[in-house]
Amino acid sequence: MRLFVAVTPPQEVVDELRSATAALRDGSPALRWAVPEQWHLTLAFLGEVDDDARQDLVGRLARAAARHEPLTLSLAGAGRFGHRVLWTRVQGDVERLGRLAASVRAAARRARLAVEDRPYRPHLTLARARGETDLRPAVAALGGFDGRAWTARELHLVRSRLGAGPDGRARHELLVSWPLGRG
Ligand code: 2AM
Repeated sequence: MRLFVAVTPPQEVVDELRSATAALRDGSPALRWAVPEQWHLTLAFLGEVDDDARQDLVGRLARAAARHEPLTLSLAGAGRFGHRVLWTRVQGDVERLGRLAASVRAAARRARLAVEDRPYRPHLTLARARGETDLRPAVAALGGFDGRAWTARELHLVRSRLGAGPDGRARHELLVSWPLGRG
């Protein structure tokens, strides 16, 4: 199954971001917006993982989660990856978030999964362009967004079922969640 590891914002943060992006979402048909219920911060994308590797991975991720304390995070402004991906920035304990992402990726490698080794860029993907699109107006429109802080207390292993979500998108299912730190 297709898996990734993520941290998710709580409902009130999703609601706040939903309001902040509402006008833009209605006015940007060239963008394919992520479903707010599925908004997440990807720490590692794992692709297809078989049952044996998944069992190994689950034990390793549990240990990785326990080694990292909860994080204070917030979302603000926007940015883009080229002409393709529109995101909102992650602020707060981003250095520790980066260390958590590094632990997650190391756990995946030890479970013999191929993980890309591009540097981790903390972000929450809002939308993907349907083709080459100028994302600068959308980035500018969200420039003033300054979301409330929240405490990320859990790490999630998420299954992505391509085409099974609304409108032909992927559907995300939380498979396993672990508390960060030792509670
Ligand atoms: P991102 O939107 O936070 O960048 C599930 O597919 C998640 O995995 C996506 O939301 C995406 O996170 C991330 N991801 C990273 N690399 C990917 C890839 N090659 N294919 C699909 N998803 C990828």
